[in-house]
Amino acid sequence: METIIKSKTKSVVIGAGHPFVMIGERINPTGRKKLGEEMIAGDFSRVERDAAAQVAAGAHILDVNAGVPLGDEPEMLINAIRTIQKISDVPLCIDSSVMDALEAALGAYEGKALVNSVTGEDERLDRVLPLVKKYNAAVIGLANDETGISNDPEERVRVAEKIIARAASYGIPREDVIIDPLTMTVAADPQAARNTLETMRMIREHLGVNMIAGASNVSFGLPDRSWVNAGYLPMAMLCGLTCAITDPTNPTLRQIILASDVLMGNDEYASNWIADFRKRAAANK
Ligand code: THG
Repeated sequence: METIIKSKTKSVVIGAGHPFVMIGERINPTGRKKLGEEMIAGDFSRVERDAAAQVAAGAHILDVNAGVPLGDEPEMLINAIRTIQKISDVPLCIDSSVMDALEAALGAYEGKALVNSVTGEDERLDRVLPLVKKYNAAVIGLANDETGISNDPEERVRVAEKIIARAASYGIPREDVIIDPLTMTVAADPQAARNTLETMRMIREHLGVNMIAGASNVSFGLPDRSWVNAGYLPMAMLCGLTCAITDPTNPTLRQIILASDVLMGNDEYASNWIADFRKRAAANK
């Protein structure tokens, strides 16, 4: 199963057997007060710098979120997308739950976007999926519905199945649906990561679609979070995760991903690993 996300000039392939796709998480004002204030003031210089830094660190795709309380989200999202597409050719993942913002962003985006996201709620499915189809995008399906987030992996798989079936009814092929089995913090529930990992195994076995995770969620509330995130990623890759929203500018995270690709057989002859090593060695000279 291959999902292809595109900018005007670049295509990224997401799929088992391919190098793991790193989606840069940093263009997101949640938990970044300064970034949010600047976005509201119309200053997108930090967005530009953070986009460039993530791409330089190896991000294949960038997540773009402009959700600031009291901000004009459609306008800020369009501004962020235009700012990024001016300086970089990486494809984008448009992160919003506001319909007007999604529609505006898809209109402004050049390429085949990844829409982040739709849930299994009928009302959401029947609003978001027609947009995904209209703009020939791909979509992330979150494994929760009107009953909330289940702790039962089987229930999450059922929601995933429902999203894939509803997408098909709108003419969206299953390779254009990436399921998010929902990553929650282990600080609140010690079984949270296990439940998500088990969901991943079941989705891989029964549905075979690509899967995504907001990997940094797993460690909210803990100190020294990178190590926890870094432990989670290879476990999830082994369970079928094929891409993640993560921070490639964090060397711990980016190197655990590159190393896991070697170990998983996704990086033949370790050529990406070796190329990256040489690049780092040259930069340190
Ligand atoms: N699934 C999907 N989309 C998502 C998520 C998901 N989008 C948002 C989020 N979860 C993934 N993105 C982030 C981005 C940042 C952080 C966590 C998840 C994060 N930020 C630091 C903080 O809040 O402490 C701030 C970093 C800084 O100050 O520089 O942890 O699960 N589909």
